[in-house]
Order: sequence, then structure tokens, then C-alpha cells
Amino acid sequence: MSPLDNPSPSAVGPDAVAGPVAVLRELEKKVLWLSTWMIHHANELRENPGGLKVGGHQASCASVSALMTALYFHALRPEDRVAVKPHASPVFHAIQYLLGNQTLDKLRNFRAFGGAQSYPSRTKDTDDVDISTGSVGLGPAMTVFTSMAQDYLRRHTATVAAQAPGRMIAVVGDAEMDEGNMYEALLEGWKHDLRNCWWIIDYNRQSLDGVVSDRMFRWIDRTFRGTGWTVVTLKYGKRLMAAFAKPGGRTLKRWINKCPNDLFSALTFQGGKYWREQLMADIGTEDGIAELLAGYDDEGLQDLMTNLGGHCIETILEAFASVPEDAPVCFIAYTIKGHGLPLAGHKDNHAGILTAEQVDTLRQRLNIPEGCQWDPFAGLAAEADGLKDFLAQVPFKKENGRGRRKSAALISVPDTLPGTEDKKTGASLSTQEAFGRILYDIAGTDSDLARRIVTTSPDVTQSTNLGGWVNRRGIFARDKVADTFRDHHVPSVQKWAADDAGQHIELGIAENNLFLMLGALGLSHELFGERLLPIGTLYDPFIERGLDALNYACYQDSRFMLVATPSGLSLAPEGGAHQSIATPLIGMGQPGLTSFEPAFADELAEIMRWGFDHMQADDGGAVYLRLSTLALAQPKRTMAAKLRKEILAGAYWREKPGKKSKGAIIYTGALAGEAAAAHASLADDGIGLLAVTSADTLCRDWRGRGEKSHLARLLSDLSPDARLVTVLDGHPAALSWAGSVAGHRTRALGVDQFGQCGDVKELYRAYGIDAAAIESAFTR
Ligand SMILES: Cc1ncc(C[n+]2csc(CCOP(=O)(O)OP(=O)(O)O)c2C)c(N)n1
Ligand SMILES: [Mg+2]
Repeated sequence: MSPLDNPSPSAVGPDAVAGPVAVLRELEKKVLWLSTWMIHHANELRENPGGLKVGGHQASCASVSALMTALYFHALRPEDRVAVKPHASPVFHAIQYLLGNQTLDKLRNFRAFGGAQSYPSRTKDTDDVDISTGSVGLGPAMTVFTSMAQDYLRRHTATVAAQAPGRMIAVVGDAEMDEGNMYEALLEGWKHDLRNCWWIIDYNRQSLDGVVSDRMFRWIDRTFRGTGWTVVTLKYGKRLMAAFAKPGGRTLKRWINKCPNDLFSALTFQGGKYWREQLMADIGTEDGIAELLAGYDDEGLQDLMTNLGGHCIETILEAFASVPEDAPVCFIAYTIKGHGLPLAGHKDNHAGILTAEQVDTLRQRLNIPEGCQWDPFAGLAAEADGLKDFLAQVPFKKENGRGRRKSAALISVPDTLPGTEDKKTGASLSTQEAFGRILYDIAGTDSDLARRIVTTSPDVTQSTNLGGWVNRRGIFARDKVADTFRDHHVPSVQKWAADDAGQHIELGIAENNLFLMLGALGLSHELFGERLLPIGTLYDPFIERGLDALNYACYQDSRFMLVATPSGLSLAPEGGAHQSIATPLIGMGQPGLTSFEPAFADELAEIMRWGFDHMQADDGGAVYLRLSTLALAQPKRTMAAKLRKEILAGAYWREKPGKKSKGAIIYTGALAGEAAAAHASLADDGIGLLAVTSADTLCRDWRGRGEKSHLARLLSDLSPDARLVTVLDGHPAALSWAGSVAGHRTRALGVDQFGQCGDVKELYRAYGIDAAAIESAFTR
């Protein structure tokens, strides 16, 4: 086999990997060089008008150059999806550059405006990032959930079932294993019989501040095996293995195995002379060692001692080829942070950057002529033509022309959601209950909308009112799960059997996992080419528990509907640990997420209908509904076009201000009843009553359009000296800005202290958001 032959993945086995090794070794050098140079250029050569340190992580990149070379240029298939550890972004961009997917201009502008991003970003980068990373721990965990999403789609859509299943692959920094969310994800994956997932751990035993625990690999190994993963450890490279076979080799191997991480790192930094001194001092008198070491000059000894598995292309290819086809696999790849660079092994190398002299020495070592630093092939031993042919045949590249980023047809959403008519009853109803009923009614239809909705919840399916939907649409499991209680005729309102037709994914309590699951399901149209409309429910206060993962899902432009209920003090007897306060501000502050807090069922139905469209629009996003368990008397009204429009624009007059109005009450959500009661008392003064369904939409519109905005137009009904009283069951800042729209004097009522147990009326009074407080805010 010629060194340029690239066997197809199906032909890969331990004997088939020898072919591409020589070429991959050349490419590895180029990847190391380009990532080092990219960072050097950004920091030392590019204009830097702002004067701030640009940064970049040459050592973190060098650590994975071989692993990512082997992955992208050999093992990866077009259907695979990858999350690359954040600090290896330059390696990723360099690889895409060599594959023709990245421009030189973007590389030259690494970390600059419009250039390649510091951490791989599927929304900001243009070179085919599958899964964004940046907040350590989230990228790897995301691969667990994209794999689960793939399994769901394979059982629900013919197109994904017909595609070859992709492996969801994470290139993981070893310090990422300190993040608790990684273990939450492993547990959830285990429960769902995770498949087609690889985590390749760059085990360089260094994090940001220093050297990590010596025993980490044992913990990693045990934990992964315990959750059903295959574990493959790549400890030594081929050269070290060959040395172990020589006289004295076993002693050398024992010494390495016992060597503490920090000593190994320090000697790696110091080089061959120091390895020799240390080895001679420790084991020099043992049989064969002196002769063994004498066979290597200082450079050769450094090369030998740093020939760990994660830097040895052959070892990596063998490991990749050795694992069962669809198993979840953890590769623990021993590496050296900064491998091949002068900062290799130094404990402070995380943000270290080579000096200009060091970069130039590296350039010369790699035979790259001056002026050819960006050349994809300069300095490589293989002929450029041969390399080009090789790159053109890389399996991962094959689908590039057709695009790995897929798209899917829109799901049609009816003009009125099923069952909406029934909700104009005038009876008492909470928004949480209304949500359950709307979904239940949708579940009863034979429609695309019903088929494409998938719900998920972290152990609060019943208490967030998803039960009706689940009874009709079932729980998802690849293999059938019986409902033992039902089979034994134990009465229960809830059906709890599961099979592969189910449309609800039941999660354990970890809220972080909910957001990762929503993040993955909400990207299914782009990752897998079939669209889902994911809805996730949780208690509103526990958004904060998974906030980073929510932000992460939005940063990737994932599309989902987050239904958070119950919320606020209105959950009265449950007490302060369950009463959310700051979530309205999260809803306003989170890009990629449009938040609503309706008061009535008909508002909710309109918002959900809009939400399903918004989740599919090119310029759309995710949707957050803050709902409540407080039942309110529903207004008897028909949904006129104007009302519908205004609900979606964020506000409407429930009671228009009179001619001599002294002002308006502006309320949101569950406080509709208190606000209406206060309004009734103040009616003689012509006070208006403004319902705000979305402070988020309203505020964004005002910041964008000022006097022409929806709220500015509504408030133009008031005289300039009118007073506003804003009130919500949450932080007052969510509405207090309304005073700035037209300069009205404003009192902002709301909750900015922890809640507690009590009756809802008592609590509203105690926290100053009841009708009396609203009324007195006008008179004080
Ligand atoms: C959630 C989060 N906390 C902190 C950081 C800052 N940070 C960036 S890299 C890093 C250590 C990374 O070490 P490791 O994962 O071992 O990667 P390496 O650089 O060794 O390849 C830290 C703490 C971050 N990016 N995300
Ligand atoms: Mg590390």
C-alpha cells in the first residue's frame, strides 16, 4: 500500500492503518506549525490598535495536534459530529484550512473581528464547526445529548434512519473532567443506553494553573466503565514500546509508570540531559539501563521519553480502529502539553506564547522557508501533489460539497392551536394548567405539529403538567419498557410505559442536562436534517441551576421552547427555595431566547403558536415561557387580530387610560388579578391598565425603535405628567425601565428579597405587590 493510500473506514483494522501514517505525520507537523504560527501572528505580527493581549493557547494546541490530525484526516466520517476542546480552536481552524474549508484571511485574523474565533463557534465561525465549545465541560456533555437526539430521530424519521449513524465525538481537555456536569451527562447517557459517542481525552495532566492529580486516570477509567463505556488507554507510543522490549526496558517502563506527573512534566521541559541524570540517579544501577540510555543522544532521549500514546499516529490509528462500531468509547490519550514546542511540560505554559526567536527556530526545524509561513505544504516531505490527492480523499471531506450543515422543511403551525376555543370560558385557570391542556389537545391531533413536538423534563413531568401530553404521546425508549404498575392493575392516572414511538424524553433531575438535551434536540434540523420542536419543562427557579447550559444552547442558536413553572411568590406555600425572583431578568438578558410571561390561557395559546413558528424561522430563536400555578378568572373575549398582534408585541391595554388619566398600572403575569383589583379602585382617576405579556420583546423593540416602538405608542395615550406603577412577581427591574420610554415618573413594584412560606395573599401583601400596594403607589 502506498503511503498516500487512505483506506476507507470500513477497511480500517489494525493491519490497515500503516498506510497513511507517513502522510499523517507530515500533516501533524503542519497542523502544529499553523496553530503555533496563527497565535504568534495574532499576538506579535498583526496590528493591535486596542493594545490588549490577544492570547491563544499554543501548548493546548500542541497537545492534541496528533490526535486531531488522526481524527480529521483519517478516522472521521462525514456523518460524525465533533466538539473540539475550546483551546484547540487554532488546530481545528488549521485542519479546516488544509481541507479547503477555511480561508487564509480568517486565519490571519484569528481572534480579530470577523476572523476565526478563539473557541470553535457554530454561529460565528464559517468552517463547519459542529458543536461550539468555550465553557469547559459543556462540549463533551453535548455529544452525549446529540447522540441521544440522533437515536430519537432514527426511530421517528425515515431519512435519519436511512443515514449511516454518526459518531458524536468530543476532543476533551483532561481538566474538563473536573466539571460536575460531565458526570451528570455520563449518568444520563447510561440510563438511555448511549451509543455512537467518543470522548478522546487529551490526558496532558495539566490544566490552567498547573499539573493535575496523578490518580485522575484511575477515576476516569472506573467512571466510564461503570457507566457502560469502553475505555481505551493510549499510554505509550511505538518508540517507547520498542524500547521497553530491549534489555532494561521493563525497568524503564516501571520507572515511567511510577513517575509523578509534576516530575515527568518538569523533565519534559528540561530535556534529554535531565532525563538522563534523573534516570541514572533513580535506576542507573539496574540491569540494562545504562546500556539502554547510551543508545540515545540527548535529543533522542527527549524524543523517546515524550513518545506518549497521544502523540504517536500509529498508536492513535490502532486505538481508533480497535473499538466496537457503535459503542460509547473513552480514549485516555497520554499527551504532553506543548509537545514539540519549547514550552512543553512547563506548568505555567497554559497561556504561554513562544518568543519570536523560538517560532523562528521551529520554522527552521520544520524546513519552512521564510515568507512561506502560511503555505499549506511548505516544508513537508511528501510531494504537494500527493498531499493534495490525499486531502481530497479524506473520508470526512467527502460530503463537504453537499454540506454537513443540513436543513429541514418547515413544520406547519395552524393559525389557531387546537382547543384554543375551549379556553375562553371565564372560569379560573392558571397558565401552567392551560399549558398542559393546550399540549394535551395538540397531542390528540393527527398533525405534523403533534408529530414533531418532543417534550423533555428533568423529573418534573407531572408537576409541570406534561402528564396529559405524555399519556397521549408516550415516553421514548429504544427498547420497550413495561409499565409494571399498570400491568399489575395498580390505579394511576399516568401511563409510564416507554417505547420507540414515544415523544417524551424523561431525564433525571439534573437541570443542566435538560438544557443540553434541548440544545441538542433544537439543532436536529442542522445536525441531522430533520426538524423537531422540542419543549422542555422545569421549575422556574431551577433555570439558574442550568443557566450556563441554557446560555450555551442559545449561543449555538438551538431552537426550543422552555416552559418554566411554577414561578415567583405565587407558589406561596412551597416557600423561598422554590420561588424564583431573578428569572424575568434572565429572560430579558439572554440573547437567542425570547421570553414571555402571560397571565391568561388565550394569551398563552397565541404565544405558543407564535413560538412554534419562531423556533423555525431563519432569524428566530428559542422561547421561554414563565408560567404560574395561580389560577385567574379568564377574560371572556374573542381573539381579535389587534389583540393577537399586541400580545405578541409584548403589551396591550386591558383598560385604556381615561382622558384625565393620572397614569397607568403596568403588570405582568400572575399579578393580573391584583393589578385589576387596584385598577378597579382607581377607576375614577382614569388610570389605565396595561398587560405586559413580554417585557423582553417590549424592551428590545423600544431600544431598537425608540419613539416608534410599541410601548411608546401605547404610552402616548397618557399625559406627560402621568405616573406609572409597574408590578410583577419577580425582580422589579424587569419593568422599571418603562418610565424611560416617555419620561413618566415610575414606581416599580416587585420582589427583590428571598420568598418564604405563606398564603399567596399574605405574601403579596408582605412583599408589597398586592392591590393595596399598587393603589398606594399612586398616592404616595
Ligand atoms: C467553565 C469554565 N471555567 C473556566 C474556564 C477557564 N479555563 C480555560 S482552559 C482551563 C483549563 C483547561 O485545562 P484542560 O481542559 O486540561 O485543557 P488543556 O489546556 O490542558 O488542553 C480553564 C480553567 C473555562 N473556559 N470554562
Ligand atoms: Mg490538560
